[in-house]
Amino acid sequence: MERIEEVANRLHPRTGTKFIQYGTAGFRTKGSELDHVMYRMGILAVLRAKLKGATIGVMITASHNPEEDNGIKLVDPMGEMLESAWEKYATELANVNDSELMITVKKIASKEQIDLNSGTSPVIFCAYDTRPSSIPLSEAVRDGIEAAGGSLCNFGKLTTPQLHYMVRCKNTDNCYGTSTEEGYYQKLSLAFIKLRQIQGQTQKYQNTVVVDAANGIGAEKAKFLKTYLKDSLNIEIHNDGTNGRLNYLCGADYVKVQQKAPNGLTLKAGSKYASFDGDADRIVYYYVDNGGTFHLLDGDKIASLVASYLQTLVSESGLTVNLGLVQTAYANGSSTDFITQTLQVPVVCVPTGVKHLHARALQFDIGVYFEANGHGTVLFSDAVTEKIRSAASDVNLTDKQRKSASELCIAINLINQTVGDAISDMLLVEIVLGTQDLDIENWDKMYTDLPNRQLKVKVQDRTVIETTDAERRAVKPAGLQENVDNLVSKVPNGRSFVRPSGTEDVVRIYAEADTQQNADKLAVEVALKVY
Ligand code: 16G
Ligand code: ZN
Repeated sequence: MERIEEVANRLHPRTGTKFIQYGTAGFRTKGSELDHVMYRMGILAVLRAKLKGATIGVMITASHNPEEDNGIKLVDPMGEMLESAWEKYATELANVNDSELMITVKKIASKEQIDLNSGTSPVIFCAYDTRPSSIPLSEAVRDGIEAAGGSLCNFGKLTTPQLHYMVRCKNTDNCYGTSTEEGYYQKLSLAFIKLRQIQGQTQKYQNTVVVDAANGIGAEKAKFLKTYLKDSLNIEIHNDGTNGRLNYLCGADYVKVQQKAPNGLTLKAGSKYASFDGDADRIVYYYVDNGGTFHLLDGDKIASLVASYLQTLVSESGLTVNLGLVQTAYANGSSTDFITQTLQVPVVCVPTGVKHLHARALQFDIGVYFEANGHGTVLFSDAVTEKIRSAASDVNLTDKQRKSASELCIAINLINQTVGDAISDMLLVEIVLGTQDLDIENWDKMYTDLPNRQLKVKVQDRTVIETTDAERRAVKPAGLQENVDNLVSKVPNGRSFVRPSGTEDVVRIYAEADTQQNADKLAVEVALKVY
């Protein structure tokens, strides 16, 4: 601990004065501005690990952002995102002068009653994506960890969800899985192959998926996975980083926002495509029909598919389970109608950001959560996991009930419950499509998305907009919501909302309506009210 300021001054000084905030996805900015932030987050990870008496994770990535950006997020003991209350410590520690570092560390320690001299040397798990700046930045994290008396376990390159998985495995004595990369592939592939084996013959379903890996870490990792899956799934990997730049004109975010195919893929009718984002925690699917029209199956479609699968298994197993789905205001209105009315699964809406969805999903026995952008997973409570396990071998149940319960048991192992995971989500989608014998076109027909449009506007100060009701209504500035309501009321199936971005200095506008023309018009009209 005594070395904290000396090492900071010598190796990782804070050179500028720019303020940086730990936001919805950690710190994120130009890689060149992050050295001192990394060092300090190494220190904070040790404090957190001391408090929790557990291994903490540090992931260095800027997800779908351009290659020159980078970022960092801390991972809590069960593989979840850093507890919100600590985000303000992260922000404070990142922004103080070097000469105030030690005093700030002591302040955090005293507030949280952490014994800085406890003598234990916590282990911090660290990994990074493929960005060139990631390796030097990971060295700054290492220096911070060591100056604070911890020791680093460096996994090198991993996807974000793989690091989350490692942390959970380690803190559950490997009950959740083995905390190695091999352990991850083995767990997922074993579950996948078992589920494939219990599927009936398929006619429509095709077990080939063409993947745009955003020129990111997902490419290398999906290649490893392939060797474990053998021929149970044929994954064709494109945009694997050998030619293109990370996230440039490709990847899940690009495809979702642009609603078009990524560079590097020529879409053919009859094939099934998926895009990962740069750190492989998001996935979207798409295809072109015979007429050449592009169709996107985003997080809402994935959520609907997964919910229908789980709902069927739960009801066939005869278990009483509180299954629910969590979305944000960006979820297409048609998906919400389909899930609540056709599937009869309750839906709740929460503010944007994985931590909000994850926290709400934990309140269900089985909580499915997805953002429309393709980030999501399924959470099973400990109690329901136990209930499903015992049902799988309960002689008082019918064969059918036992079979469905054991299928659910295997499905639990296919899902990365720590955070959204493009690889695990892809495997789950492929299992559901196989089980229901669907091709991508039939899956798409589950419901028809309402045409929608997203816009962003630069304003002088985005914080003048404040929202309520899971960001669906603006409470400030006065009069804005009335204007939005008035515009929406003139459009069939109209819906629109305005929210300040949590990651960029802009205000975002979402609009949906009966036709694309109306959705576009509504979005523009609402945008004009924001200026
Ligand atoms: C971050 C969030 C993502 C959210 C997005 C919204 C995490 C890990 N990521 O990328 O969930 O959809 O921000 O960005 O929480 P916005 O506030 O700029 O619209
Ligand atoms: Zn990501």
